[in-house]
Amino acid sequence: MAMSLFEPSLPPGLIFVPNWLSDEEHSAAIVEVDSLPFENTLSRRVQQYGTRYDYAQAALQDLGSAPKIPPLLAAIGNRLAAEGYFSRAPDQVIVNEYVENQGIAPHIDRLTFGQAVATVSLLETWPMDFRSPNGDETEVLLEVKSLVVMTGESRSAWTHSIARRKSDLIGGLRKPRGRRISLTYRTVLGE
Ligand SMILES: O=C(O)CCC(=O)C(=O)O
Repeated sequence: MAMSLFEPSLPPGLIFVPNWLSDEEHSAAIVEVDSLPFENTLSRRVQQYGTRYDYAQAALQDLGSAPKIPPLLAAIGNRLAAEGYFSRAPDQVIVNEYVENQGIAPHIDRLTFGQAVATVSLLETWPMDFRSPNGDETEVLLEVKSLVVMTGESRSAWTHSIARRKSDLIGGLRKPRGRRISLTYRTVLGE
């Protein structure tokens, strides 16, 4: 496949799969998420399943401390394991909802989670910024229906974040933001 010289390179260990969700899975995931209650304790709304991450204490609670992963989200988790992205079905899902200028601060997911962290993007395409310990920076476009799996250095050494702004420059065009939902899957070590 021809590669553009200007194509931004992916952080080491990051797997990007465009159109990983079918249209049917995408629509069904939105319907399922929107039928369930969101928590309002952060600047963005979230849902947590399987194992609760206590953002205030920065602590991971016990397995089962959050509601059971709902059926469609669980089926997506099973597919991630069946396709080899996880060695077993993920036991935690966090649903993040971003509206307009909401984002997420640079962070590395806790190492008490397993070696892979996967994010599936719903509704809209927004960029995510990655930064290495040396200050190398690259942007990954989280295309709607895509799968991103952070492994290796992209998971354990690079930070990832979503900027707070009302629009993004995508393919040279300024695109106003509406609403993006992500499904982030993790395994919890020691379970
Ligand atoms: O919204 C995303 O795609 C990533 C979410 C994330 O980084 C997190 O929940 O820690």
